[in-house]
Amino acid sequence: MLATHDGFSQPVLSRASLRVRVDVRGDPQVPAQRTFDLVIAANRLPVDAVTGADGKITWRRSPGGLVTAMESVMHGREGAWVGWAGEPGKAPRAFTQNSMHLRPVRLDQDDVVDYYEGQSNDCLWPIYHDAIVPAKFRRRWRTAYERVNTRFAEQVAKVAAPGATVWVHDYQLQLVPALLRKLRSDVRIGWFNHIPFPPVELFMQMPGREGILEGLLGADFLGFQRKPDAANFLRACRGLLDVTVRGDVVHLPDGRSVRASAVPISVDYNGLRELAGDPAVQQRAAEIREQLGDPKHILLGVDRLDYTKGLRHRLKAYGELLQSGDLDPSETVFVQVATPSRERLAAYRELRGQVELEVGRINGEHSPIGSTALTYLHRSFPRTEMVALFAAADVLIVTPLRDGMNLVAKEYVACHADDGAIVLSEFTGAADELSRAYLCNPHDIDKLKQTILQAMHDPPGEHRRRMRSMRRTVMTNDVQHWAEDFLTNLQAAPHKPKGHR
Ligand code: ADQ
Repeated sequence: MLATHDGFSQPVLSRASLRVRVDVRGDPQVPAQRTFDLVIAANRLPVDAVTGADGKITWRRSPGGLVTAMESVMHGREGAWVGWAGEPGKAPRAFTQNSMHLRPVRLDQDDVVDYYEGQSNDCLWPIYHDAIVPAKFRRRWRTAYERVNTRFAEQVAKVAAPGATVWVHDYQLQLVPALLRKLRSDVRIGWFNHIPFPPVELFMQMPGREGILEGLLGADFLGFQRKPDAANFLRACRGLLDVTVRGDVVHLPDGRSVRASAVPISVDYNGLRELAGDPAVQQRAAEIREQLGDPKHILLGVDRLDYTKGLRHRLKAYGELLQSGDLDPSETVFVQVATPSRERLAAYRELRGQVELEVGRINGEHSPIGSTALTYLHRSFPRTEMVALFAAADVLIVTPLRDGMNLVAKEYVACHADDGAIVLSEFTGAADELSRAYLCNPHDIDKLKQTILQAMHDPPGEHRRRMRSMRRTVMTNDVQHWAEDFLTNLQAAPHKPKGHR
């Protein structure tokens, strides 16, 4: 099992072409002083280390959406990626994979605990997700966050060619834009937030909040998932800093200006469609149906096991539908894939306990002998298996309490022709674009139950109309479009190197 850029486990891709064997000491063909016109900085590198039986390290491409998106950006051009390799301690030397130059950043055990688990995932993550669980504030974590962000900025400064384009990703690296600008005012800096940006009332709770805004304003362009996220950022700047905000542009006292706008991320539509159309995958989808007892309805949930994803609300609704007899467990099966995530944090361990207790209760009370009302899979799967699951499912249930985008909903759309349906929380970024999904408020359990039943029982014609409309949206706005859109915005941003006022 592997860890993605977000740190959760992912399976190894089966495509042999994506596997390269690299000595952990690095590729001597990449001189440390070599520089690049395009540099990506993200918490994690796009590869995961796997130790073989012989003790040798093999690097394999992480299967996440970010990696796919960046591959399309990097196509035909050389670039560097700066990020953590996933293990605490000494960083491996720089190496090349699929013409991408990878520059590992060192994270010591203290950094993992304080910068990654602490400040990033126990402070910023809850604040940026409506404080679904209370955020924790520790001065030690903030110090570590500054320390690690400085290390990232220094690495990027070393590897960026004169006038390079630098694309910084996500909430773990919000100080990098300003730190990098101090070191290299010649480079063009963009930052993209994969998660929501909180309302100013919540953001204000955070000690060091001005520092985060100032850190981000070191960029030339800031991309967010939704318009309300960009608006929240602009409102925070207006309220907390001595700047002028006009429209979507922040004007700084030094004469620079920074634009903040929505550039919603998407999925590799063509790649997923091709995979879903593969006869082996279709065969596997039919097998899954059969293994589940050939039920009339297959409901599916696919989420990282995170308190933002609304798993408990979904299980409650499903349990009540079984209890009331609205759903018959001999006709309906619910498959919940819950990817292991951040298990060192108490809130995540607690959630896992609650979810597994509920799964046991539902199955204990409702499963017929020889089958289960709820199939719970707490592990990662290869991409092909995920696509087969999407293809097999009649209704996808996506109920986050807050989610930056939710790629799962878009993946399901790409994997289906005209059949299928999605129950989708209004609190996901995806709901803005997939307005023909069966939208729901996951906090309202009664309405959620009604929406699930409606999605299951609407006639095929209604499903077809809705799926067609959503498919057009995802096909037009795929991940390649997202990456191009972001870079076009970044290139168009006014850029003033030091001394050019
Ligand atoms: P995540 O919170 O991780 O991402 P999401 O957008 O749903 O959430 O992406 C999860 C990805 O992992 C999907 O591609 C899914 O297919 C895959 N996946 C999930 N479980 C899996 C399993 N068991 N095995 C294999 N693959 C699995 C963050 C933000 C989101 C935002 C994305 C991208 O929280 O809001 O959409 O970044 O910007």
